Amino acid sequence: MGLSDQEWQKVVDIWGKVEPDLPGHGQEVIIRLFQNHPETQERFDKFKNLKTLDEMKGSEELKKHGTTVLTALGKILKQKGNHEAELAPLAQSHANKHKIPVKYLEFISEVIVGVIAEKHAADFGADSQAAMRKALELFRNDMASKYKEFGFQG
Ligand code: HNN
Repeated sequence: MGLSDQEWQKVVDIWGKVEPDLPGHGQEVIIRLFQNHPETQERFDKFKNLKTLDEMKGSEELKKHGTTVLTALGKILKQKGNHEAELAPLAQSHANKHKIPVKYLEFISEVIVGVIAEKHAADFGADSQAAMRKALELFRNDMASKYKEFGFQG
């Protein structure tokens, strides 16, 4: 189901608050993903060795990866649903190479909403949260469709 113009506006507006500090938000998102869902950490050869929270916080590589993930997500969100060109290569690599289940996309979606809610409480009210959830759901649905095309169960 699509988002209204107003809903997309809320998504783009809150992303404007996230964007000035993609490394900070990205680091928080990845760390929380790993802590809440340890199986996701196992997917990364380069992060499997990080055992403690302090090790995670001290990893420049983790921060860099968080920036990469949120940069890609921001590009997708700003397309307001017309994200075929941005999504296709990501679906391809995450299905065929990294083999990332749709479930993990759900995990990170909840974490992203949680991190933004903490860092930007005043600007991320119930309507904005609902709009962001819808946008992330659309992203996941479209990833899942692509996964199916590639024959990945997800
Ligand atoms: O497509 C690519 O492989 C390029 C690197 C990349 C990008 C742009 C990755 C990526 C890698 C490769 C890392 C490397 O080589 O440095 C891996 C192993 N991801 C994963 C694994 C898991 C994973 Mn994701 N990603 N990614 C992106 C971009 C965006 C992106 N990735 C995501 C999740 C949830 C997981 C499971 C833990 C993920 C999301 C949600 C997004 C945002 C669109």
